[in-house]
Amino acid sequence: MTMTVAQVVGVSVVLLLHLGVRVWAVQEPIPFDNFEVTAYLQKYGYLDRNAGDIRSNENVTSALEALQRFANIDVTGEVNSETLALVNTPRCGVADFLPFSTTSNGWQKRHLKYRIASYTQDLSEAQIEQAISDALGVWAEVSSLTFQRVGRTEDADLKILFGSRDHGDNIDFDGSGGVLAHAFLPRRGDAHFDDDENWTVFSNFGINLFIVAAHEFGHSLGLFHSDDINALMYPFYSGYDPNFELGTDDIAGIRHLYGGRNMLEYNLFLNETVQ
Ligand SMILES: [Ca+2]
Ligand SMILES: [Ca+2]
Ligand SMILES: [Zn+2]
Ligand SMILES: [Zn+2]
Repeated sequence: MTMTVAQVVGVSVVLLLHLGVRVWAVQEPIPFDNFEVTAYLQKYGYLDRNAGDIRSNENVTSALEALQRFANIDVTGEVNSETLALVNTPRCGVADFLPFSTTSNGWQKRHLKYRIASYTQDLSEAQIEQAISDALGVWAEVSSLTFQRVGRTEDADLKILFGSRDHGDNIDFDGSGGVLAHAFLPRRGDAHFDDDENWTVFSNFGINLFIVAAHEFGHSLGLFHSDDINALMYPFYSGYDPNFELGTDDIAGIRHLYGGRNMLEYNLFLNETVQ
């Protein structure tokens, strides 16, 4: 029996595919002229966007090391599977390292007004309003700040919206996954949520609005990202946590900007205890 040409070619292609997959599977680290990874490093402030040769091994290696250090994973300077998993983790769209000219002194006032300019269809308006109010409450509880929701047409310090792709600020969202939301430092303070995500409350499905909003409002109030994995201001989404609490790093950050809540009451309490 003889094989036709078509059969021979067919067998070869199957063999090649098979070998190709095997070779790729054992290859680690993955070579790093990986566009996805260099674009990620640039986007989040690890690699200079204007640097001449961004593919220079030295620059990319040190940028990768900085990312791995920040995220608390193994520092190898190589794109291994752990790093690839990290860059595919949903996260906040704000950069981890902002330009040196970026500073934040917070708001001058302690009472801030917020407005929900648009809602998502994923949740009822009441659910959204509650999640936003709870998320601001996280910060009010440990600082001198207070928040008040105003009507859709009234002027507000923090404007909150849900949008997808191009939503009016030249920082387009990226569809489902990847960037979940972003926010602006004072005194802009606005927080935007990617409506291509499936926003949920009190659920392990989808993306938890309360936790992401609490993180974004940290930026609205003047906080940057933290490399403390236990901090709310850690940039990577870690899922719904029914027992959520702020980290010590978050509390120190907000009190540095605004002081603690009810210091007067606290001092009175101490005096009474001493007497
Ligand atoms: Ca997204
Ligand atoms: Ca949605
Ligand atoms: Zn963030
Ligand atoms: Zn935006």
